[in-house]
This record gives sequence, C-alpha cells and structure tokens, in this order.
Amino acid sequence: LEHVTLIGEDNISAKNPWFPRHASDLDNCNHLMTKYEPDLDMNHPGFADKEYRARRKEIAEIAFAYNYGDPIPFIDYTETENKTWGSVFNTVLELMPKHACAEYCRVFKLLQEEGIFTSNKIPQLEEMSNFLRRHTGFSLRPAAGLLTARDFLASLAFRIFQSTQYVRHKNTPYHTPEPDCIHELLGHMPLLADPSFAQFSQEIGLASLGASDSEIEKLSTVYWFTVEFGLCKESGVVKAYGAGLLSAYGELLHALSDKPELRPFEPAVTAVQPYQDQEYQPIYYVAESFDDMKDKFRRWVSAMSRPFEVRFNPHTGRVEVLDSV
Ligand code: NLE
Ligand code: FE2
Repeated sequence: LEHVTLIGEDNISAKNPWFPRHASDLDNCNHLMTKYEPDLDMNHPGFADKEYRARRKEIAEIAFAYNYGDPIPFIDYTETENKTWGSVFNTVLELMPKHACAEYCRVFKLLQEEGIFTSNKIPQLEEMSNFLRRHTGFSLRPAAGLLTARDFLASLAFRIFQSTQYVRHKNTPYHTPEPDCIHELLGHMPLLADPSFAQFSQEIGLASLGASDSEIEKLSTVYWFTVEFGLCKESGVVKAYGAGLLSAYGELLHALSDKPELRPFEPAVTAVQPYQDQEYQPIYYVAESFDDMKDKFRRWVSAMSRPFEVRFNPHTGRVEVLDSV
C-alpha cells in the first residue's frame, strides 16, 4: 500500500464516481426493480388475491420508511404465513442432511439451538440480524422487493444484506421466482453467518462499487450462479449452497437430479452465462470448495477495469478509495 493515496469524499469525478461510502448512505440505495409483482404480473399467484396484495403493500411500507440505524420493525405474521414457512422449513430440514453443504448444516443447527429456527413461526429480521452480527458482522435492512443489482451489491460491501420481509403466496411454497423472507431466512442467513462465505459476499460487494454497468451485470451473474444457485463439492459429492436452492425444495431436488447440466465454476465463463429467473435453472456451476471459489473470484476481479481500488475500514465502517498511481 505504499503507492496509493486516499481520495477524499468531495473529490468525485468520472474516474471516481459516487457510490455509498458508509452504510448510512444505503438509505439512498433502495431502487426497486419492477417485475413479477402481484400488482403487475398476471402470472403471479397473488395477482387475483386482494388480501395478499394488501398485505404486501403493508409490509413494503416498512421498508420504505426504514432508515439506517433503526431496529427492524416486528411483523406479526399471520397463521397462513407461518404455515407456509413451516411447510418449507420442514421439507428443507428433511432434505438438508443429504443435499446441503456442511457450512449450511452447521449454522442451521445453531439457529435451531437458539430457538430462531423453528417450524411454527417465521423468525423476525431483527433477531436474525443480531444473530448474524454476532457471527460475521453482517446485518440486515428491510427491502420492499427486488432491488437493482447495483444497489443490492453495494450493500454487501458493508456486510449489509437487504432482505425482503413479506411471505410468498400460500399456493406456491415449493418455489417462487421472486425473493421473499422465507428465501432470505432459510436460503441466505445460514451462510451469511459463515465467516468464509461472509467474506466472499463482501468481496463481491466491494468489487461492485464504482463498477461500470457491464461489470455490474457480470458481478450479478456471478452472484446468481454462486450465492443464489451455487453447488459445491464435498468429498466428491455435489451439495447445494445456493440460497435459491435451499429455500425452494422443488428446485433443490431438480438441481441435484440428473436433469440439469453441471459445469465447473470459472468466473470469467460463469460471468457471461445468460440466465432466466422464472423457472428452474438448466445449468448450475459447481465450486471445488469455498476457498477455491474465493481464489478464482479474486483473481478474476483483480483484472477488472476500475481505475481505483477500494477497501473497507472496519473501524470506521467506511469504504476508502485508493487511487492506484
Ligand atoms: N426460487 C427461490 C425460492 O423459491 O425460494 C427464490 C429465488 C430468489 C432469487
Ligand atoms: Fe436471494
């Protein structure tokens, strides 16, 4: 770090564009993507369900009103919502020993021991956030729905995960194309409490700060095929670690059947693989291990074109920009 100078906040230019420098700046990074919404999409199972749509609105308001530092408001989930959670939870619990990676299973057990993971009630984001904080320093902030890739990835740089708080429609417990809190809690939380995986997640986030649109696209594709739908090897056996698999037992069984194509994770190749987000994936990428995945990712990211480097200062919680001379 001898050949670097720190650039000040006021020194924003094309070479040094605006992006959040502190977690509180994420209050400005909540841009929603509008697709597959119960109000807009006829294929959404909630489209014809007035009550469901009203509930979604009510919960979205919490995220809109949220500011950095607030505790995440408690949601009194209905019996129907808790039942939907329970059916996904029990199925994942049953499939887990055979199909989920060891890191996932380890934290899942901890969450059960602490009484956060039970089949009869949806965990609150606030208690989950506190759990993560104790294990990896990750925390949560409520999101009203699917965010733009740029905003979503930026949060990860601060070890903040933007999490939805509403529940999927009761008619589709086994799979939903959009994130919901069952997906966030059951899919993402266990691995965000794993130190190695938390580190990988933050590195994707840091790489996204100030990146070009096409680099964001590549990073979010890598995110898709790792954090969301990744498979990994464990003593020669393929296991799931992707959140989109661990929160959707329909797709979990599909991913580990002989139907899809499995390819080795290779960031440069994986990053340009087109994908769709409505149906089960036809292709999955398999990592040798989390460490191997991180090594490959780091090497690939260091070749990206950004004219400066960033680093997260854990003492101040700020991202510092280093101008490489
Ligand atoms: N398909 C996942 C599920 O049903 O839990 C959600 C994926 C969100 C990207
Ligand atoms: Fe997700």
